Parts: sequence; C-alpha cells; structure tokens
Amino acid sequence: DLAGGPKSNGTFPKDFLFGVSTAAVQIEGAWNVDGKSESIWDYLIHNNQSFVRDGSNADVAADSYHLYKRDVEMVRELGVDIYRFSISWPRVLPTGRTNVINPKGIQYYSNLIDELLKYNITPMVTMYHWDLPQKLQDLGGWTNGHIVDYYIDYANVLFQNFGSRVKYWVTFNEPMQTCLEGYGGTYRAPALNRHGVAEYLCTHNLLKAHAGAYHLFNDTYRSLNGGKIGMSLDSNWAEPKTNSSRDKEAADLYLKTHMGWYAHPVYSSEGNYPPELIRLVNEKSRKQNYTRSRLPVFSEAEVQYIKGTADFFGLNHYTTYLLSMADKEVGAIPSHENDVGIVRIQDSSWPSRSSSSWLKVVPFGFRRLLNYITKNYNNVPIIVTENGYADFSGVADHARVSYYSHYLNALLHSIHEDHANVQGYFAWSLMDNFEWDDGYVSRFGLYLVDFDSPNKTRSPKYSAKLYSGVVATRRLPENYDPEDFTAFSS
Ligand code: GBH
Repeated sequence: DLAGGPKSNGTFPKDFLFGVSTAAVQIEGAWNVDGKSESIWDYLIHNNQSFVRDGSNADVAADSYHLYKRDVEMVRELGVDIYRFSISWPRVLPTGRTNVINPKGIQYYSNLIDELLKYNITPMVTMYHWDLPQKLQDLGGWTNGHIVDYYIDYANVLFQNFGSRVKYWVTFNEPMQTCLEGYGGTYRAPALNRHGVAEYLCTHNLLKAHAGAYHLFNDTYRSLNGGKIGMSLDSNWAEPKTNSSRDKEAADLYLKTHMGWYAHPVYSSEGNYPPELIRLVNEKSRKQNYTRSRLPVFSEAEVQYIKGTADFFGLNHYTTYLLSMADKEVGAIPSHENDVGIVRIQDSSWPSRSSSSWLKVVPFGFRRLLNYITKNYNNVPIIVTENGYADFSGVADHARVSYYSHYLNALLHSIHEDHANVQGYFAWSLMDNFEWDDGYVSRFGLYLVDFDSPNKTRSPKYSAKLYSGVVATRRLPENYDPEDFTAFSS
C-alpha cells in the first residue's frame, strides 16, 4: 500500500508554518548584473554546453532579480506564512571574501526582505544553495580548509545586514548534493569527479563551516535578534527490497551513510560521523593501500564543536528507494558508493510520469522518514524545507495536485499518529525555475512561468489552488482519496 494511511481528519496545528521555497540560481537570473561575480554554476554551464538537458542556462531564469515584487505577490496569493529563498554568495561578495561587499547585492536582498515583511510574511534565508563564487572554487572550493573561515565571514555579513529582520536561517541546502555529486561526481557543480576522496574532504570542511556559522549566530547574534538556525538535508526514504535481514541492514545502512553522514555529526547525542561510515571507509582505504583513511578524522574537540549546532532539522524529501546489499564491488573505486556497498533501485510499479525520472510517488516513505528522524535524532523539531513534484508544464497539473495531497496526508499522520515533531512544511517550488541539469524541461512550480515572455509571466496552476486551500483550512480537501493514484497513470 503506497498511501501514508487512510484519509486523515487531522488538522495542521495553528502555529504550523506553511511556506514555499526557491533558490537564487534557479530564479534570479541577472547572473552578471550590478556587480555579481560568476558562481560555480555559471561557470559550469557556460563552459560545458552539454551539461544542461535542453542546452539552456540560468542567465535570466525567472528574472526574479527584477521581478521579486511579483514573487512576493504570489506568496501572498497562496496565503502562506513564510518564504524560503537563498542568498547568492557571489552577488553579495563578488571576490568570495569580505574585502568587497557589493552594496547592490545587499540592497536586492534587503528590498526582498522588506517587501515580505510589509505583508507579514516571514523570510527564511538559505545561506548556501550550491552557488559558490567561482573565485573560491579556483582555490579548491570546499576541499580547501580555509573555506571554513571564508564561509563564516560570509555568514557574518548576512547576520549583520539582515539579522534584525530574518528569524530563520539555513546554513546549507543539501550538502550531500554539493559534496557527493559536485566533488565526488559530475552531476552538480563543480563536477570535480574526484570520487572517494573529494566528497569526504568537502563534507568535512562544510560541517565545520556550518558549525562555525551556528556558533557565531548563537554567541553573538541570537541575544540581539532571536531567531533560529539549522541545516537542510536531502533524504530519500530507504525501504528494504525484501524482508530479508540483509536487505533491512542495507536500508538502515543507506540512511546512516547518506543522511546520517551529515545528520549524525550535528543531530545525534554522540556526534561525529556514523560509526558504520568510519568503519567502512577505514576498511576499504586500508585494502587500497592508503596510509590513512580517505575519511578525514574529527578531533574530539571538533566533534563537540559540531554536535548540537542546529535549532531544527531541515528536511528536503521527494521520493523513496529500495535497498539491498551488494554482493560484488559497486561504483567506481574508490568512491562513497563503493565504500558503502549497497544497491539502490526503485519499484517499477510505483507511480511516476514525472519529468524527473527519479521522482516516484511513495507517500508512505515520507511518513516513515519523518518517524525515523524523530526517533534517531532525539525528537528534534523538523521543518520540511522542500517537497514537490515535477512535470513537463501546464497549469492543469493534476499529478502535482495529487502528489501534494498524498504527501500532506502522510504528514498529518506523522504529526497526529506518530507524534513526529514537525513544525513546518515548504512546497518546492513557488514557481517553475531552472532545474539544474534538467534546465527548463522539469517544472516544479505552483506557478507556471512563461520563460518565452518578456515579463516571465507567472500564472497559478491548479496545485496553487490546492495548496492555498490547505493552508487556509489547515486540512485536506473534501474529495481527497488516499488510494487514488490515477493522476500518475493516464
Ligand atoms: C532539490 O534537490 C534541490 O534543493 C532543489 O534545488 C531542486 O530544484 C529540487 O530539489 C528538485 O530537484 O542520482 O538519479 O538518483 C533534490 C535532490 C535530486 C537528490 C535528484 C536525488 C536523485 C537523482 N535530489 N536526486 S539520481
């Protein structure tokens, strides 16, 4: 049974936060306007024409740099409480360092924040959604240990300029995508492809940078401004492929070595990387003749410095996989995939039809994942910072309406039946945008964007109506049927 449970009659609590999310690269455009420098995404796309599925780029995107007032108007139309957007590091600090603070960059985000506050919408700022200044990548980016200080300096500029107006901060969006896919693989910028080594260096520095920003916030800014700070981790749910104990072990190992790679150091009682990951990378490294493990080691002081550095657990969740143990070597050698040694597939019977082939519709996985996080990380407050569905466009988006209904039903069950401490939910995304390597082929928006029109005209889809209805009534629509997956099959 795919559903997260029967139709829930529960309601979303009064103080439950409903929001919508976006990210700078995906909506802003103006890639070289008003003093912004090149990000690693600009650089990758401009220098590798075949990287993006439709040969497009993010130079103009939805032009939110110029159209942010319309964006805020859409947020108002939806009636949500909170808007999550990201700040572009190279727009604010063109050199990557704080020797040059770009006044026009600061002004843009200041205007956006003021526009939100004018209408009582709470801003949530993602401080890093994948767009490192290329100038820092030239120095090794997240593999260079000095980036920890550079990131903390950048964070300080944000807290200084926006801290009195912004109460929710996300240090990093999906660090696993940055490190595993960007440094280990080729699927995200900078597409470094130094698997088995670079993803571990990147993660090590990134976790220290996160903790540094947290401590700066906690020690200096919290008493002045209040507010909350956390990190947004991406995780699929992992279901054992069969009932065998080996497959159960594989599913458990998947969660520990993927989401847990980032969550265990920050959210567990013990801190540090998950012991399973430490053991696996140690063993493989030894066999491969390395003198020391490819997984860097945190000192005890560093473990303590990183542990507990979040007020909430930001979760980006879209889909589910089936896991089994690999009976032979898997992936490139060396690589995180090879170190972990498990195999991940999806059930061909799971509904999809999404323009994103990985996006299978499995509502029960959402419920189980929320439960898992609640149980394994000390009942941490969870904010679902992204959840959504991609199609090939159009306002009559029945599949997206169905996806959101199913996932919100699963969420209600996890709140009321499982007592998961979920405090907020953000739909990805407010509007159609530049979907990374999928370009403008895959559409995640509640609003359709006409990318061919000069004004990048935005129009509400059916799903916008569904979502604003849920937000207003705090419950699921009358006619919702948790067993109905037909929107994904015709
Ligand atoms: C998020 O990434 C991003 O935060 C957001 O910017 C993006 O637009 C949105 O979601 C939609 O993609 O390796 O074949 O298994 C989602 C991250 C992307 C991670 C797909 C898992 C699976 C592809 N997910 N990926 S595959």
